Amino acid sequence: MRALFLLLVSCFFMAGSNAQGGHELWLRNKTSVPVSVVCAETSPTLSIAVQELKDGWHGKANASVTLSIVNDDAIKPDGFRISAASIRATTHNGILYGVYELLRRQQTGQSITDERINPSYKARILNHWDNLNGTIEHGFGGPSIFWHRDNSLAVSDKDRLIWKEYARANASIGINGTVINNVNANPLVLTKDYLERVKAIAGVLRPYGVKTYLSINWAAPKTIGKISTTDPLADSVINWWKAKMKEIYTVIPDLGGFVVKANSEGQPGPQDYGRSHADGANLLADAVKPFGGIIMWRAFVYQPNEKDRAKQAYNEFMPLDGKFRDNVIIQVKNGPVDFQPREPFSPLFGAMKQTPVMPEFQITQEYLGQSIHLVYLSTMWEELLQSDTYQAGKGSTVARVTDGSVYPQKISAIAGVANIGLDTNWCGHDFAQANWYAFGRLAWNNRLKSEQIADEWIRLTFSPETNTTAWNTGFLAPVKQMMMDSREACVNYMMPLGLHHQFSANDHYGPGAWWAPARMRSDWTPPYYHKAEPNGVGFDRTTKGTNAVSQYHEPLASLFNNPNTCPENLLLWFHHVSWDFKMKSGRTLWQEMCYKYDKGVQQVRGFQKTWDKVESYVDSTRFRSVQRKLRSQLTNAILWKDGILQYFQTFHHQPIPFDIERPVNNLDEIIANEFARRPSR
Ligand code: BDP
Repeated sequence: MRALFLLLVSCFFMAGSNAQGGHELWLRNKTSVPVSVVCAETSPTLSIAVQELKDGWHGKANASVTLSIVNDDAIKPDGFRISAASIRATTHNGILYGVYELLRRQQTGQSITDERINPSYKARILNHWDNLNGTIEHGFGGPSIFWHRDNSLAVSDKDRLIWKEYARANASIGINGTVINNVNANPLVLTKDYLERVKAIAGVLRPYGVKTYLSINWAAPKTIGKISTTDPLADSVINWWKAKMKEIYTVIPDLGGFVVKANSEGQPGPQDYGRSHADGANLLADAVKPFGGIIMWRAFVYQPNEKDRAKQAYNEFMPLDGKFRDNVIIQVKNGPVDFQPREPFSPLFGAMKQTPVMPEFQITQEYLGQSIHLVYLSTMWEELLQSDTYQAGKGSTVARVTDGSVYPQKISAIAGVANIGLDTNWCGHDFAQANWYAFGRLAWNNRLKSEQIADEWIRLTFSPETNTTAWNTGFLAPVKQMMMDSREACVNYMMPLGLHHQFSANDHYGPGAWWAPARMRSDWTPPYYHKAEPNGVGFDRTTKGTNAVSQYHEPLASLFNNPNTCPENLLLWFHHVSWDFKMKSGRTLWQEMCYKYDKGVQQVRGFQKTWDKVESYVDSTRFRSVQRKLRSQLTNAILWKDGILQYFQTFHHQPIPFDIERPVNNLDEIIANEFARRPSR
């Protein structure tokens, strides 16, 4: 009898779970109870809001909900006031966000009291690194949803459908903007035929409150115009951009603006003419000003000739504070180098006082296991947002210095490099959807806790229609724990204790601490970052080294400068220490490093066990896909451990502590196969 009951229960779970390969994301709720919705005004956005309420209502049956536009200075443009039976906002978009908030609370069992809710940032933007030929730079979820492989620009019903689903998913978590082409931009996107397609995309996204933005290639006046220079101070260039912006905004009048990668990794920029980033940004800012656009100018700039790549963005931009127009915002990656599994926060957060700065996260897991590893990135982003910059004394967290709480800002924004493609489940890995979700939630509320976000996401993505205690303890709790531990596990098996950029070649998947081909720029090779030698390891960024510590406010500068007060998880970022350096655990640095790598591997083994145990709660498509990927993740974690530890042994010849599992891969074989490590998706 009991067995039959369990069988029935698990059949119910299977049926209640999504058997469609995860395409519906966190919006898979299908049931609702009747509700009547009162809304005095009409618009495409309000129609969506009303329909969503009717389709997803989980509140009191036959309740009546009122949606109203009000005058209330305390409610910001996308904000709203909700109660169990009403949503009030100053804009139609605000109503839509209120609807999604109300539904999420109902569907996840959270309470609904009378509350006013405003977003942390005005612009909450995805950056797609999508090329116009349909490929995606570091995209692991299939080809582009915006551009076709065959370069065709014709807009099909299938295109419109996917853009609509995409817009809805974004709106449901508060994302209100998207940059639809790669920061390594093809200037053709600014030409007539492409702009027609941009217009079509913008038209589908608009009712969901999602604004379209574009990436600009600095050399566009030369490549698509007939101008011989791109000097930002040349009249010909100024006039070309003015005319171009007029043309663009005639086609798409509410385009949000532009992101620019200039003088970075070979991209052209104003410095080619001896001009500054401010000269470049201001030229574009003036050209978009009449149309209300903004310029997001990226601070990801570095030259091969500098001794410490981590210092360059700060050195370039600090002297320009106050020199930018008021519709420019500087887009800064979370860490000073490049989206590594762990970096300290970029010192550009909390540095400038008159220039707004926006965080850029990487949702696509270029450096964190791509679409193979299960890594929940919310904890990493929370770590950044909650880092204290001390700009205006204690409590000047990155969240507060970027959202306008510390200094008033005309624009505030946050960006995430999207992990979205045409794969059925959008992101390649079912759990990578959680990173899209978490980005939206943190962009909306930068004080949220990753645990709450994970809780919501799991409930919305996996839960059967009726939550049971069995589901809560058997599925929700262990899966949440796995997600919460996953980023630290990745740090442990890839680059613990402040190590960074230890990847092989350009693939950025497997280990490559030894990778340094002749003639390769040294700052693109791992030895530049680890600086291992017989006596020690790590990058000396102290006052005796490159002095990168001085880019941080006190007390951080002193704290980071001293190996005994520097947080151990950043030790080798800031210090070159002996292999025998004493760690807080009493172990030597070498021993500690071995235990960290081993711990990471053990954690992945633990994730496998967790996942296998929850099989009865998940549809078989998603179960098997995640199970397969966890196996590949473990294989890769072991390679990291075996590769990096054996490579470092070649410097100091100390044994791996004897209670740790011995390597199962030979270093020479790992090195020989380094280009063939990423399993096919
Ligand atoms: C690096 C990526 C490269 C991007 C660059 C960027 O490897 O593909 O173009 O970041 O953010 O991490 O511009």
